[in-house]
Amino acid sequence: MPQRLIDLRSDTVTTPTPAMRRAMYEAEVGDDASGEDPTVNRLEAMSAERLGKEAAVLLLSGTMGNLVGMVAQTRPGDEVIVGQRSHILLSEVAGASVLGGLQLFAVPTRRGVMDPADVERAVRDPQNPNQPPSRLVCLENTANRDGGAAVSVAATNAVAEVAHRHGLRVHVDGARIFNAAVALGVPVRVLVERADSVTFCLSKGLGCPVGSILAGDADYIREARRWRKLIGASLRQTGVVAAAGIVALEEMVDRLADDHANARRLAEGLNALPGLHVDLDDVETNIVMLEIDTARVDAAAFVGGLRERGIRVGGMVDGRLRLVTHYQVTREDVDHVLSAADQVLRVAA
Ligand code: TLP
Repeated sequence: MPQRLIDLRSDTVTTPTPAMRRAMYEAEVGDDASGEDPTVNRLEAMSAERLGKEAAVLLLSGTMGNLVGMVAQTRPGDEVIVGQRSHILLSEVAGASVLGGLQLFAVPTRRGVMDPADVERAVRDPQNPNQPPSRLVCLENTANRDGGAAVSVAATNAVAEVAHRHGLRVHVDGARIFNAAVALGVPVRVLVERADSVTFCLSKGLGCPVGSILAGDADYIREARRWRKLIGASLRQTGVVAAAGIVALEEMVDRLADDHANARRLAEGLNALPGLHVDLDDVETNIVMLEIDTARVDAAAFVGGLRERGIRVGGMVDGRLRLVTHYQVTREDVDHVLSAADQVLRVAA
């Protein structure tokens, strides 16, 4: 029997479900660049409705969602306040600076949460001719580098209050916002109620092959469509991709709770093994950050041993290994990973 592959590197490795593939095959399509693709239009309307925003636009990736999301509400020379561990700052190749002429200003975060006082301090003095105008604050939910921490409604609203009081807008990089909503037990629209713009990814835990949604008010989304065209991402019969997104919103959101339960089971099991440690309180969604006691366990040998057993884990983030659950990792897979990890540790000992 061929070895079962268990890929815990990211939820981006998910492949479309059979229902998605059927929907893609059968999708009714048209010229999306002219607003004539009925499947794209339906996905955008469904997404806007779910997020409680007036309008939404389909983009190709989370990075594109954040880029278009930022540039459509700023001008070159503006400053954007971001978390110092945010994906926008650390992993999006300075796109906002290169293409949008924006300066990023980083403030500290704790488990994805910004202290409103830090945001207040970061806002520039509009009367000072030496300073760039602060225009936007970007939050990230869930916070990727903080092991998928879910940022609460209260924490989001506290930052939005400061931003709005100073005339700044608020963008939420919600690549995994549905994970946050499910973990917190609040409707996603409540979570982003005070945000002026929000993105979410279809191609992470929701399982689609391509796509991110950007939502906000109608004028803003019109401007976002101009930027989408400008960067060459205004596409044609995009309904073949959007069809998977509709299935994702209908079938893949509530089940994220299973991924969270599997992440917890994985975390508890790994934490019980010698030489491994997981901060269990920090496992809120589908990401597990695994610390290896390198005095006892050779990290490279551990990763290599798992790999030989068909298990792939993510790279090191801040000295910890990242393991991500998703719909293609079952509870049985988790148990298999735990017994494989146990075996690898015994062989390595
Ligand atoms: N995150 C990916 C990549 O870093 C590889 C991952 O595996 O976690 N915002 C957040 C919070 C993200 O985690 C990511 C991707 C993005 C934006 C960008 O999305 P894509 O990869 O679709 O451009």
